[in-house]
Amino acid sequence: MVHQECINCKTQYGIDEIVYFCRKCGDILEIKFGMTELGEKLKASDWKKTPISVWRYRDFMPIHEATRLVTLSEGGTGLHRSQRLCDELGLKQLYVKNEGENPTGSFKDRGMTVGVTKAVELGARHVICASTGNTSASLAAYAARAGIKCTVLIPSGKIAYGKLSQSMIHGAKVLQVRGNFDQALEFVLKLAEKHKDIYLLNSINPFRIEGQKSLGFEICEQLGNEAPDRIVIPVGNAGNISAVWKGLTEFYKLGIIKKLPKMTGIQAAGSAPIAQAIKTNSEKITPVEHPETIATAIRIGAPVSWKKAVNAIRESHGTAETVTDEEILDAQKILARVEGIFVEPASASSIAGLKKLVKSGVIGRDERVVCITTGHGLKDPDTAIKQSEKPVEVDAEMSAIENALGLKKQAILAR
Ligand code: AN7
Repeated sequence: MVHQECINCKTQYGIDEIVYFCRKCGDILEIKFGMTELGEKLKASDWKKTPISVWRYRDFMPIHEATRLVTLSEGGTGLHRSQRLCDELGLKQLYVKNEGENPTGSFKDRGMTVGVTKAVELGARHVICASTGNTSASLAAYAARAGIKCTVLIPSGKIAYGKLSQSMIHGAKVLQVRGNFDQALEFVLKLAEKHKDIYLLNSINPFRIEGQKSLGFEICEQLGNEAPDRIVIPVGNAGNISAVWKGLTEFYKLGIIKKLPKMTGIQAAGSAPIAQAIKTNSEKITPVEHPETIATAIRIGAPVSWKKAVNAIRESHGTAETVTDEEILDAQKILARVEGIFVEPASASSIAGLKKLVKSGVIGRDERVVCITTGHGLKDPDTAIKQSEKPVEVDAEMSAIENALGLKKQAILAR
């Protein structure tokens, strides 16, 4: 009832087969369920009694029943009604789904709990990924949890420190490739092809996408089994927007939600092949050879899941937009200051894109919008510190502290 399927030529593969690209046409794969069977399974299941989390949706996951899960309690992140940000942007109803609340601080944990569980189920002892930082941080943690070896390839010099520290402390073998993410990805693809004992966990791995689709499920359930009018989401390699859309369409086919939202992808101006393809209505993307942006997490020029993403955006009548580094940093600050939510620059791109699209009238002021913030601000403290007011150094004296605060000297009142 459940199998892997090529998104292009529809060739099918079993869920216990290790295959990353279609052997016939070379395109990427997705997991397909028989929806009638899944519906029947859900009727007999008590999934609605489990707390909101990735594994609440175990029935929707292509994992065998007897398999022990590799989990750190992922998902169940807050959907925060953000009234002050609404006022700031001129919207009526806005929620921030804050994925920074996951165990390693990003949405990647949703995919990794399923991906690493699958890896162990398949008997893998060594997992690998290329990463702009968050994927590697998450994989390192889940590999540690599972007690298997982990190797990560990251672009040298361009990943945020918080993320690097995570991969290191969890004991992954970290290779800093003198090149960008897209080059690092090419190497891990070749490595996994050549060395069959290494299991690849980049987002071309469809089992990771299955975990990440829970993000779409949760949003609907947190809104009382309703989809919002629109979901705004940062896009890099394009796995996440594809995953959220997959979750939404499954809920729709099962009749759990009655309408689907407009998927709206935001890319950094210097790394925006998908947004360009949407804007120019073109069939294909043109990879960006030298991607640049302060949002290093989404500094990706040749997104592997672009077809799935473009399809999600077009099928849902959504759109895509680009935002500059300045707009990203401004949005990061606004979100931190009006809602108390600290996110890394890549995450703030969704807020920046929302702001831009409301201003240009593409997003209506009456729309009910969910903005996904994908990673915690502490992932990249350097950027936050650079754009904030510096701490004021003072002598350890009351008067100096009062002076620095601009407080008038007051006589201490006798009690
Ligand atoms: C915070 O870690 O690609 O469109 O290697 O870390 O699914 O790629 C990170 C991506 C958005 C984009 N926000 O998601 C990696 C990596 C944050 C991210 C994205 C990433 P996709």
